[in-house]
Amino acid sequence: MTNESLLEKVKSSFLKRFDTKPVLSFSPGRINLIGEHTDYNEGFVFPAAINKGIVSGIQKNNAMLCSVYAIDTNEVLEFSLQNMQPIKNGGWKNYVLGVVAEILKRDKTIYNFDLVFAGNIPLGAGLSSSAALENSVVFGLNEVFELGLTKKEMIYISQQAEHNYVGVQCGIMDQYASMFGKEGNALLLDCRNLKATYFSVDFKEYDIVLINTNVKHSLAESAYNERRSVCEAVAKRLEVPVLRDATYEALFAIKEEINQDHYQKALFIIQENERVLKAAIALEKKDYVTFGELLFESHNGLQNQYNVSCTELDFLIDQARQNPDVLGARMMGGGFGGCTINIIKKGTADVFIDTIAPLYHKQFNKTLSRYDIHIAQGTYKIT
Ligand code: GAF
Repeated sequence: MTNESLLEKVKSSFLKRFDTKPVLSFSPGRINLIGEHTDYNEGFVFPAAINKGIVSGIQKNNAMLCSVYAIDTNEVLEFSLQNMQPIKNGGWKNYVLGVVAEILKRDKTIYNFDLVFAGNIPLGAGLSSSAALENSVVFGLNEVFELGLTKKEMIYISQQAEHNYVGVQCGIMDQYASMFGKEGNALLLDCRNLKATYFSVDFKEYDIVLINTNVKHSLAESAYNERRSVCEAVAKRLEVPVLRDATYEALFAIKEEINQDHYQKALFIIQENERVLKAAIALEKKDYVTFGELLFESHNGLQNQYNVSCTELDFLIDQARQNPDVLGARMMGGGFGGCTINIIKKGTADVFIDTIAPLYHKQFNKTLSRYDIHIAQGTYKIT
């Protein structure tokens, strides 16, 4: 579905349900070129907003409750601002409730409102539909109630919503990319001070193609939180605030004293931070071969050290490694399913996917999906 038809859908649904016009906004999903699980270690990431996202329409109401309608699932959520709490297995509802609760925590005044939203980000694909939803809600409420929040305050609200209402102790990458993305640019983001350097992304005779495994393994969320705890434990052992501050020397020095699995995970974070910086230099120099190699190395670490990949993702990366038209590929996002990102020679993706799809189906009894994304602007009001 195109973004134009999404917009029309939200507009007409809002008018039909609430008989008025809403304030409309668009928040995109994101890709990440490289730098996985580094954000919550205050390290470096290299994401970009994409041309798939969520359109939301919000308006004040005179009713006794807030009312939210999710067009895609045809579900309704009604709640009172005076009595807010997370819903067990609430799915998208907790993203909305969480954002509202975080706004209220900051002593901002909002009144009852109606919200309708729809999206075209494939769910569970590692493209951050959750951050897009959070950002679109906080952005829309900020407009409607003139809260005066800055974009940085908004992304922290989105992140805290996820921590406190969804239970995922996520970093800031997804919310940042979805809010601050820029057409045609990836953001080299330093997650310590939230300073971003924008890099124009053009791989010349290569394209970015995403291949979705169409799997999302259960326990992905608890595994994510566990990874974060391991990083925090090793940082504590090293007596540094976060693994961003850890050095190879310090980590080697305690190697024999700590759990080897923890050692590998901490080592991965130090290496991945280094890879992001090397990737930025490679991109600047238009050295796409080195850039691609760094992607493969990143996957190797995510698979064997950080243990957040899965057999379906590894299968796709093994196939990519064997294909001379693919400069680099890796799993993308939190892991345990979702998409791989591939830097592949223009015009060759069809053949690549047509070749591997039957093998993939034979081995996993699943189909693959392909997305050709466009790097686009971050969250904005639709006027
Ligand atoms: C998920 C999280 F939400 C991000 O903060 C980030 O940690 C990512 O996984 C892994 O890099 O998308």
